Amino acid sequence: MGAFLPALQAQDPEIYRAILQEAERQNVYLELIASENFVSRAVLEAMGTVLTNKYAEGYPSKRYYGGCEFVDVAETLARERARALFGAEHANVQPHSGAQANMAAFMAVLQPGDTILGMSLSHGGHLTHGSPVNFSGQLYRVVAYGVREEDGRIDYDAVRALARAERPKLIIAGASAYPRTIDFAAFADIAREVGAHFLVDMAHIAGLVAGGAHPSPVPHADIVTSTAHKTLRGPRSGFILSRESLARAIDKAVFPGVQGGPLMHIVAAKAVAFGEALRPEFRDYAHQVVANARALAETLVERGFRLVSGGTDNHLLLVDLRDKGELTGKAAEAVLERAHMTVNKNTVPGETRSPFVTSGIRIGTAALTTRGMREEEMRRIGHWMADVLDAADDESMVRRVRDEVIELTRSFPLYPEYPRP
Ligand code: DSN
Repeated sequence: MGAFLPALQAQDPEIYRAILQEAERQNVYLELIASENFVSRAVLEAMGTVLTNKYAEGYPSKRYYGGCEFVDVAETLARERARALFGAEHANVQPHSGAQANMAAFMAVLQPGDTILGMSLSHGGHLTHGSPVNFSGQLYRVVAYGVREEDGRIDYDAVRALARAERPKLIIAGASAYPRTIDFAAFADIAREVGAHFLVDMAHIAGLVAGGAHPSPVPHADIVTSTAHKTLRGPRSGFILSRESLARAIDKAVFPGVQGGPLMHIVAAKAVAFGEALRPEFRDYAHQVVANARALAETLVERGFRLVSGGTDNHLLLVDLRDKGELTGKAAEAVLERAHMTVNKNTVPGETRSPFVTSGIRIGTAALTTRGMREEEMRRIGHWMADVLDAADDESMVRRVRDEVIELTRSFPLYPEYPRP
């Protein structure tokens, strides 16, 4: 093999080594964080290009800088592909992240002090949906809905009652830790009744929506925000879809409202990822993500673990550890990590421990599905997780599982072009 990243290796061996070590970590661990994935080589290549050099404030054909004809090609393709992929009237592909997509979307339809109704972070929502430590909780008056404690599901009647009482200007659906299908039509009906705009943050499920494995929010919502890098498997970044009537307001809110120059190498990589998601094989991937989550959920339930809502309809599951004695989310995350399975601790509905400790873990199947794993591997992984969590103090068990995990990862090589560090 020829030299790999030769200029970087020669000039900055410390960074070069960290990159190789991270590639090896991704290779020999089972990546089960529900918001992560592995991008294709084509997406990686687009990110590492000279497009990073170009300033392009504005939009295609309406820029504040000269020399934008080729980045215009990239952005136009990204916009067109996003619209085609999701059947949207308008797409803005410039947000650097999901948080900035949400900030711009809020600015497009709200004034500071307006009331927003979003899902509580501790029930599976997101920081930017009104958490007091985030701009969304500081600029707006926040009313939060949650899930029913008995079954872990959104109670649409309770959302309607809150909306009627509080008259929000914006209702937000979408979550970062909700394992069930979201009924976008029900939310849209509530928003219509109270005269609110309706926004869906589909970041977690965007790949499932693109692949037909989750109903689309696009026909129901005024605005749909998303990241590109979770189930959708694109570069780390955000984008916004909207009705044509809101297009101008959204574009103005992104630039000059909350951002300056777009990251054109990332915009190009988004175009590549949207192009991949338009291919028929992406549908197989999206459905396999869900089938894998189900297989993993069934195995964990068989092994005596309690799942919030009892199971999953999408790419993630939330394990409620409250009947496991002293085992906290933090301890579970740590012991699984020692066995080379990466998950994150997560609050569960009705949580009593701090967000740094928690009583649950969140597990997602998108990254391992990209790696080629299917139900059979999910069942093995479910048993390994149970073995380790049931014997968290047993180091020989952790070592036994770790060795088996590493052996499995060798059968699903990831980024083989990266040399071992
Ligand atoms: N940090 C992301 C997640 O893990 O769900 C949300 O922004």
